[in-house]
Amino acid sequence: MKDYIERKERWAAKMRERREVWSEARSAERLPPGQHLTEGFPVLDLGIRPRVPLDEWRLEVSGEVEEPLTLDWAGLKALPFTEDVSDFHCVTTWSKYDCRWGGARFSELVDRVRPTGEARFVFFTSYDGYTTNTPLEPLLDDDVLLAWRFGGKPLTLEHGGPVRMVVPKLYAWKSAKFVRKIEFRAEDEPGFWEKRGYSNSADPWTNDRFSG
Ligand SMILES: Nc1nc2c(c(=O)[nH]1)N[C@H]1C(S)=C(S)[C@@H](COP(=O)(O)O)O[C@H]1N2
Ligand SMILES: [Mo]
Repeated sequence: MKDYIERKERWAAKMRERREVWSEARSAERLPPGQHLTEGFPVLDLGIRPRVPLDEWRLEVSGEVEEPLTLDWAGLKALPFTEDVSDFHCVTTWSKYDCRWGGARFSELVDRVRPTGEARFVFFTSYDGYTTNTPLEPLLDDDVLLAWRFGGKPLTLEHGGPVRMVVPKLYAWKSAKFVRKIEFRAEDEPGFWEKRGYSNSADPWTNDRFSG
């Protein structure tokens, strides 16, 4: 796994130097530049698949919010359920169309914790130790979900169960699997891959894969 992380990190460093050959214009295609379609559903993780029993599962929501909140499984399931079909784009160049995710809109959570005027970023921490960060604003889209179902079935452990984030309009490393903690913040902080050469903004349609 250390090899895998170092390989991806070296790839990011190498690709960063070639950046000038990429087009900077934002693509209007459904398939983002440099991506290819996959029929299966690849699994990407750090080699750790934390098994969290549902009666021990908690999601802590804290930071720059008026009403910090710790959800247990029943509390999560009490949020309004929604299904959304979206495409998923991994920086390693596979894209999967028509993913049917089920769960709660992230905006429902935002309504409950009420971010303060200072909150501009969100930092995610997962049960496997993974972290990632995004600005708050793109998380308010209707397709951004806390998902516990996929394709009409409970989300499997390998895809981030019991609950993961889904942020379809950013590269998939921004969608934290096994999510444990969500912090609203005034300042940005790079997460696991963002510290290892991957783009902070991660927009698939501008080929925005690497930092620097
Ligand atoms: N907790 C956690 N979330 C994670 C990852 C991870 O290693 N740990 N990998 C990310 C990456 S790089 C991708 S491409 C997607 C993969 O999701 P999938 O395994 O369901 O395809 O999850 C993202 N979220
Ligand atoms: Mo990825």
